[in-house]
Amino acid sequence: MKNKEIAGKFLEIAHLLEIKGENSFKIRSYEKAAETIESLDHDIKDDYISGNLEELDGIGKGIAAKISEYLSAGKITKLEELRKEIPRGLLEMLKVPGLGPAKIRLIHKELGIKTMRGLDIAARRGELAALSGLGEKSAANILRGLEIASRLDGRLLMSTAENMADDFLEVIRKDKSCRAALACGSVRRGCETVGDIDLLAVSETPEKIIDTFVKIDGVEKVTSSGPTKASVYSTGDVQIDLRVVAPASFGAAMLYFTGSKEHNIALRKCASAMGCTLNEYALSDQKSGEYRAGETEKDVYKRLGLDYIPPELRENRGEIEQASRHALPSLIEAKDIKGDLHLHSVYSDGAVEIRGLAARASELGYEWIGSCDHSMSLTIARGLSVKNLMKKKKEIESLNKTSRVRILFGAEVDILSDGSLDYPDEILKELDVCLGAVHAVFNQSPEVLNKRIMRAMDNPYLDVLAHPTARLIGKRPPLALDMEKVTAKAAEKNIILEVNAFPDRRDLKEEHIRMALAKGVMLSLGSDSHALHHMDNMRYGLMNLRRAGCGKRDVLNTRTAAELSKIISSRRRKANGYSA
Ligand code: DGT
Ligand code: CA
Ligand code: CA
Repeated sequence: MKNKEIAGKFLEIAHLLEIKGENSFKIRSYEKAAETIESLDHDIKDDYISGNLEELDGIGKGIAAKISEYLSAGKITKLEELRKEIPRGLLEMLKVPGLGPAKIRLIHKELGIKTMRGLDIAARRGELAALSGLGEKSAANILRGLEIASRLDGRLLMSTAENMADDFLEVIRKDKSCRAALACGSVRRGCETVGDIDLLAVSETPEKIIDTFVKIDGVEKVTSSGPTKASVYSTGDVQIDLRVVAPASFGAAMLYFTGSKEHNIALRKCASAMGCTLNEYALSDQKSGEYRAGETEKDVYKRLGLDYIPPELRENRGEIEQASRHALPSLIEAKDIKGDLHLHSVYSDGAVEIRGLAARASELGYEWIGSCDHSMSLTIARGLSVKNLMKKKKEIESLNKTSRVRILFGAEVDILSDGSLDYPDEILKELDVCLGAVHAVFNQSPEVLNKRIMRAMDNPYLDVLAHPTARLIGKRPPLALDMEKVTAKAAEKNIILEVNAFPDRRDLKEEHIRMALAKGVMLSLGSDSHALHHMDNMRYGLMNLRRAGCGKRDVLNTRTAAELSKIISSRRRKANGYSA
């Protein structure tokens, strides 16, 4: 029976016509035909043989002819023509949440993008935001849709999960009976990827909150719903769980649903050793059942004889023992950050002028920024020739006369396949800060690759090794670097290692940050922004730093511009001494 197959062909015609911008009646007629054929209780071939096709609901002369053509010749000429006319990738783009036919048409027409990959690259570079008729918000939505559509292993990038969680929380918080609501689970712990989203709300009337939740726009399916908890699927089959508790249990429930599971198990052992039980309702006496704590997390930790443990550290990796000795690290916080070291401008492949980046930085409360565009060999990212780099230097000098935010003249210089840097030393010398990074030739043997990076780190002008492993979460594996050696070399040469905050990079990852910290290597944070809204991504780098136990002093971005310059010039002096 070919009903389903034929229905699929008509749907495809409808989608292609939509992208083409045909009138909506025509599109609707193909969709209707597809629905009719799909829901037939008999083989459509019977109607074809008996000549009754046109008697079917919504099937006129034109469509009947196409069904006949398919059943006799195995093809539909109209569809073949449309497929030739409209690139296949555009059809795929329809699967991206937030991207409809009109936007696809615009993106194809204005930017010539034909494939999902091309779309992904353009979205990351901020080219979509610059399109008239789209804007920052739409562009951000498309990037998020792409992340949802391309997700691997069923897990979401943290940024995607957080945005989805925020959309739901906004509605839940508006409910008058809601006292508080937040995301717990891996989202609150700042993990790199998220399996499902766990929301927690406080209310004396939980049924009301549950009712609000299951009716939110964006809920595609309710899988379970009870008086205090519910579970739904949202866009792209993302699972969202909600639990509603009474105020007296808020802290205990936050602890329980934030996890990790391993941290919870260890905490319950602590409780048990004190003759108490700990669950999502409270910490209470094992024998009498008497309530000991539960309103806040701090109360529960305190009652257990522990200092407050920040969510990012709750992985049962020694944090409980540290908390009992008052020896937890004091973690770096967003407010400690004085600048963003890795920003692209219109000089290379960014969408924003340097002055625009500085203005946004000022709004974010920064004191300085590192303007770091790509170097000359990276032509696909419009890398700067020496001449344009010098032109940029002049512009920065002039902007700095009036700018509230100090603009550092930097570059993200390519580490070429042999480990040399993509500008001569006389030019590198001119930079306030030099980031070095791998952007091409990823397929070298581990031996050649490691030599390449070591050689780059021997260049006295390489101040920061940017996104050291070059991984893209879910898209590209990390370079096969010996990170013990890389971190040891960084320590020896006073090279700063970047924690790139772009949501799918988060490179260095936690484990490598710890390796660097243990050797006394300084870290830097950079958003790798190519559009204004990317500057808000610093938080994802911060999550890695906090999860790795970084304090304020470990991170270059907590220093003033003057301190930063001193650190850079001192490291270059020493490095030049070594190489002399
Ligand atoms: P995910 O969703 O895979 O990114 O990771 P989580 O940590 O969000 O895990 P999830 O959603 O399965 O559970 C959310 C929290 O609920 C988890 O971090 C701790 C708590 N939890 C879940 N299952 C158990 C359990 O069997 N025992 C305990 N003690 N806690 C659990
Ligand atoms: Ca979860
Ligand atoms: Ca869950």
